[in-house]
Amino acid sequence: MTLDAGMTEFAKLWAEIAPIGRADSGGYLRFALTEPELTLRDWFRAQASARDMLVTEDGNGNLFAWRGEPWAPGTVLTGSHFDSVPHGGGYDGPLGIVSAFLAADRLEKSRRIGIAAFVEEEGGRFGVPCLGSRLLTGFIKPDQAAALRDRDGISFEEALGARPAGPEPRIEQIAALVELHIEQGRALETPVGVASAIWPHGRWRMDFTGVGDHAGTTRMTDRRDPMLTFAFTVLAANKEARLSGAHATMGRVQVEPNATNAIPSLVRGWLDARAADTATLDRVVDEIVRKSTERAGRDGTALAVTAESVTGEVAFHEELARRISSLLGDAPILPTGAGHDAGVMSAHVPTAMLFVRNPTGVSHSPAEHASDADCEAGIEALAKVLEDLT
Ligand code: HGY
Ligand code: MN
Ligand code: MN
Ligand code: MN
Repeated sequence: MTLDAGMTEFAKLWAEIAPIGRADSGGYLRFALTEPELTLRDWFRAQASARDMLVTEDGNGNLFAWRGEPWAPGTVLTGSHFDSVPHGGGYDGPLGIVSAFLAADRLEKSRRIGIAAFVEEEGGRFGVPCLGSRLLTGFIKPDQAAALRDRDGISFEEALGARPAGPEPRIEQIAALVELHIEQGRALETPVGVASAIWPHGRWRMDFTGVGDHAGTTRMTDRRDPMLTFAFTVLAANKEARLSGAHATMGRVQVEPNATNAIPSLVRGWLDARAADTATLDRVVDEIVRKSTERAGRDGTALAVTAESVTGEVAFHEELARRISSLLGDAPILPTGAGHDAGVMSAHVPTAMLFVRNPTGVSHSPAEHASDADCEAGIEALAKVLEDLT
C-alpha cells in the first residue's frame, strides 16, 4: 500500500488499516480478539503513543487511549469498535476510531478526552452484541461473559488471555460519550447527522427439531422435517415485518446433519427483529412465534425460542443532540435501527452519536462505503463537538 504525500491524514490512516482482516470478498473478518483485530489493537496503540496518549485496558478487552489521567472527572469519551460481522464493511466501527484520533489532533492537548475501542460490538464471535460496553457498564458480569464460547469452543475468558487490566474504569466520572459511526440506513442526505434514538431490537434463537431421516426413502407423509417449519418461519417473519413497518431477518442458520441426502433433525436460526417502538416489536415477534409454533404442530416438529440480548428503545440525550445539531449548522437528527455501544453507554453517561453519510445505506456488507470528503466532514464535526464538550 503506497502512502503518497498528497493523501489526506484520513486517507493515510485509512490505507494503513484497510488491508487488515480483509477477505477475498472485499469484506472483513475482524472477529474480536482474533489475529486481525489484535493487529488493529496494535495499530491503536501505535496511534496513541504517536500522540503521547496513555493506553489502558479494562480487563474485559476494552482498549482506551487517554489525554490526561484515565477516567479523570470531566473526560469526554469517543471511539467505537474494531470488530466486524463476517464479510462486513470496513467503516462500521473503525471509522469512529480513526476519526477519534484525527479529531484529537485538532484539539489543544489540554482537552481531556479518551478514545475507546470496545470489544465484540457485533457479537460476531461470542454471540452477544455490545459485549464490551455491556461489561463496562455492569449490564453483563465478567463471569457471565467468561463462559461465552465461539464456534470453535474457545471461551471469551480464554480469548482474553492474561490481558493487562489497567485502572478501574470510572464511567460515572465521564462527562459525555460521542460515538461517530457510518450511517447504515438510507436517511442521511447531508455529510453528517446526529442520532436521536436506537430502535428497540433483539435476537431470538429459534430451534426447530424434527426427525432426521433418509432423504430418498422417506415418504413425504412420514416426514417431520424441521427445515419445512424453518422455511415457513422465514416467510412469516418477512410478512409480519412488512405488515408492521418493522424489520425482521432470519440469519446465522445451522443445520444438523447438514447433508444433501438426509432430512435434518435440527435447524437452528436466529431471528433479528427491530421496530420503531417496543409495542410493535413485541407484537411482531409474538406473532412470528405464534404462527411458527402453530405450523410446527402441523409439521410434527417442535420449536423452542430463546430471547437473547433484547434491547429496549434508546432515546439519546435530547438536549445534547440538539446542542450538537445546532453546533453543526442544524445537522439533521435521525433514529437508527442499528445497535451501538453508545446505546449501551447512554444509560450511564450523557451520550450522543454522529453519523457520516453512507450514499447507498448498504452496511454489514463489502459494499459499505462513505466518501473521503464525508469522512473528513465527520472528523471536523467530531473535533468541534469534542472541543465544545471539553
Ligand atoms: O447489529 C447491529 O445493529 C450493530 O451493527 N451491532
Ligand atoms: Mn455493525
Ligand atoms: Mn457498528
Ligand atoms: Mn456500535
